[in-house]
Amino acid sequence: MGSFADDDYDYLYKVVLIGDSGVGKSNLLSRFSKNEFSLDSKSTIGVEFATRSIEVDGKIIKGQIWDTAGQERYLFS
Ligand SMILES: Nc1nc2c(ncn2[C@@H]2O[C@H](COP(=O)(O)OP(=O)(O)OP(=O)(O)O)[C@@H](O)[C@H]2O)c(=O)[nH]1
Ligand SMILES: [Mg+2]
Repeated sequence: MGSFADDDYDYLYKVVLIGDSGVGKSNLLSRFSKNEFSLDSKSTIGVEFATRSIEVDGKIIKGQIWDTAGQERYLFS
């Protein structure tokens, strides 16, 4: 499993993370995309996204992952 340039992929998967506020969506994504975790991250406002590409069976798969706000008042602001 490795990382690749953003525009170099065979398949593109778009994934949306949804769930209650505080369950850890943003940290799951930052761990997956940057290998980072924060104990005191702020609640997501609106929608953010991050990408990571991995190789599976010789094909490069790019994940484009959208991270939504769990607090509904922040989702459409
Ligand atoms: N101990 C522990 N804490 C976690 C874990 N995942 C997230 N947290 C903590 O839980 C809190 C909320 O995490 P977030 O990733 O911001 O949660 P979220 O689902 O994105 O929340 P919203 O953006 O409000 O929807 C943060 O203080 C994180 O540090 C985990 O696996 N273990
Ligand atoms: Mg969040």
